[in-house]
Amino acid sequence: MALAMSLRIEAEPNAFALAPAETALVIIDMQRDFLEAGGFGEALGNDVSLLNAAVPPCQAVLAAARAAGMLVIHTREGHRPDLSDCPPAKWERGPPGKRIGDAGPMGRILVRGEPGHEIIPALAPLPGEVVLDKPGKGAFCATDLDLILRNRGIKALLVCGVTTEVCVNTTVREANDRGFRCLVIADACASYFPAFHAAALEMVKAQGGIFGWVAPARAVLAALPP
Ligand code: TIU
Repeated sequence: MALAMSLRIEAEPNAFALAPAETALVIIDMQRDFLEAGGFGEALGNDVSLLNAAVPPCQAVLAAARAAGMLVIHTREGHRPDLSDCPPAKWERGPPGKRIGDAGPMGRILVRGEPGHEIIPALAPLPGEVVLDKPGKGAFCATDLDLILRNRGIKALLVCGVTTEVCVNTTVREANDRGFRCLVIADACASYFPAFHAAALEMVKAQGGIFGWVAPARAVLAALPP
C-alpha cells in the first residue's frame, strides 16, 4: 500500500515534495547492452565500465521505492527483430558489423528478446512492475508511458539509470513538458562521459529547476520510509 502522506527530499535547487502514491520510480535502460561488454554502448566506442557506479545507488532506491509501495517502471531501449521501428538515421550511425541488429556476444545488438537487451540481474524487475520497451532515447516517444502514469494518478517521477545526458535527460525533458515533476537521482545515473554526466545534472537544476530537481540517492533514502 503506497503512503498518502507528503514527503520531502532535500534536493537542488530546492526541496522536492512527493506523495509516494503519486510518484513513480523510473529506471532508465539499465540493460546489459549498455553496461556490459559486447553490447550497443561498446559498439558505439564507449568504455562501458564507467556506468557500473550507478548500480548500487539504483539498487538502494529501487528497494526503498518497493518498500514504499511506489509504482516502479523499468525502461529498455531496443527494437523489434525486423528493425521496422528503428529509424535508418539511427541504424546507419553504428559502425558496420556492430550496428543495431548485428550479431554480438550477447545476441543481436539492441534487439528485443536478445540477452543483451535484458535489464542487468542486479536490477531485475519483479512481477507486476512495468517494463517499458522504447525505440528512442526518450521514454515517452512511441510508448504508452504517459497513459500508464496518468491512469495511476502519478504526478512526480524519481528518475535514474543510463546515460545521464542521453536517455535520462531526454526522458526528463519529455516528462517536464507533460507536467510531471521530475527529480533526477544524481549518483544513480551515469554516463560514458563524466563531464557530460555533470553537465546534464547542472542543466536539469539550473534556472530554478528548469527541467526538475537533482538529489543524491542518500537524500531519497532519507526521505522514504526505511
Ligand atoms: N549512447 C548513450 O549514451 N546512450 C544511449 O544510446 N542510450 C541511453 O542513454 N539509454
